[in-house]
Amino acid sequence: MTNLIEIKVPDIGDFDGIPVIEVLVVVGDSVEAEQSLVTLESDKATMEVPAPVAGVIRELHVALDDAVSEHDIVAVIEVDEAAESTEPETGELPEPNKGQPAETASPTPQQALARQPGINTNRSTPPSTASRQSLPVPMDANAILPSKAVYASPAVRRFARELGVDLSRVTGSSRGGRIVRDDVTAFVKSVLTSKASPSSAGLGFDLPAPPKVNFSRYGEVETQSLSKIQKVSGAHLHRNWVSIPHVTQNDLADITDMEIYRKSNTDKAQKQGSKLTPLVFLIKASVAALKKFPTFNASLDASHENLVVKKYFHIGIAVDTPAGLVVPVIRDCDQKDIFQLAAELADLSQRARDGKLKPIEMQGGCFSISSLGGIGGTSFTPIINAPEVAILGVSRSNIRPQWDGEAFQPRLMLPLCLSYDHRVIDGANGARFTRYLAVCLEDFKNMDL
Ligand code: CAO
Repeated sequence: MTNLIEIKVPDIGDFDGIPVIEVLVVVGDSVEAEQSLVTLESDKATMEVPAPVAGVIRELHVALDDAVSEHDIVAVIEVDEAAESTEPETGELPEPNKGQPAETASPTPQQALARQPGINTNRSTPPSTASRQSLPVPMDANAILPSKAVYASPAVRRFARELGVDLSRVTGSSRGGRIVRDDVTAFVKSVLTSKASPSSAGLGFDLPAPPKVNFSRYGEVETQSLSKIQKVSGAHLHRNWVSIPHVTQNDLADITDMEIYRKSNTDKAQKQGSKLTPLVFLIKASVAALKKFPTFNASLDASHENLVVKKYFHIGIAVDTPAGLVVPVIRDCDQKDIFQLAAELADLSQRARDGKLKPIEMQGGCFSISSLGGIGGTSFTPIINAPEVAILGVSRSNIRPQWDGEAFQPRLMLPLCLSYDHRVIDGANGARFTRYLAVCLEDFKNMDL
């Protein structure tokens, strides 16, 4: 009696015509249960089809580069005769209390079959006729990997999983880049012995790759490439966001009086070809606050053990341009009045939008301001522009009732959102700095305008 089992492509979701990228056995090979037979790779996942039981490969129905779909036959296995000889002839499963206790008895191939849903192990077939069964292949969900093709047996995948190793980071030393147990062990050793430097790009994150989604499956789409500025600034923003411990302190400044003064001076600015917006007052208030709290006007040095405190006051201004965000720097803001600052801001932001800024004009900043007040919003979290250690976000001012001790008064309140690097600045100073900014704007006449 020969017991033949058809191994079919399992339910793999909504896929058809998946290429066979590896055939790991040939006819006549003896295989263990769970040994991989072939590897399939769709454009978003790689998976192996393992043998559900031990036996000998009698037929192979796929070849390299074939395309297969669910339920296609991959191979036919003849179940291990030796193991089978322990089976009762009736095909009934041995009772647990006969022989070994139920907990310790390892299943025979026939028992393994019987435990698969939809499999009938009753062998009433005459000995001369091969009984051919179709076995659903148990799939290991972790064998389906996004993005990068990883070739490793289920046992190696399990080993990697136990150690928390992301196999896409392991180099396989076996045939065709296949990852074996020793590769996983070597990878773990190399990670444990490598020293992370504080300034290294390796920030200790071991995140899975983001999923690759074919959005057109859900509706019409159009692909637009990111601008060069978006690609460059995106990389910097990402690094700053993940490498700097940000805290954002929010406060409100009463700018009612400042606004009256600003409006009374708009004509003067206009005559000089610029616009006197709240931003120039914020630049002046920032200089005053940086002078009072010098650690905000500083950067960590390369060793991350020293603070380099600057004695100059160059302020970066985030400018929204059609090509993306740029941050030109206004130099020596302590030495310029609000009209000079307004003129310089108008010039820099216009040239930023025309793509005409020189690289040097975007370098050397001590502290940045990102003003979204012209657009709206009540608060946001600006991302620190490293190597600076703080950035001021400004949202739109609006009239809010303020209690003056006797009654509510309508006051024009400006939302301030200060993000700071918590490695350099502690929370109390973050709050003090933001409050001081608000006080400077409230008592604007005391500032060196
Ligand atoms: N509250 C209320 N009104 C405000 C305001 C505030 N906080 N800030 C500006 N305004 C008003 C201005 O007074 C102006 O009003 P008028 O037209 O009536 O004079 C109007 O909003 C538009 O101001 P503006 O945006 O042209 O000028 P600005 O000096 O405030 O800002 C600039 C200049 C270049 C910073 C700005 O145009 C800009 O690009 N902002 C976007 C910055 C950005 O993208 N930040 C996000 C970075 S992180 O992704």
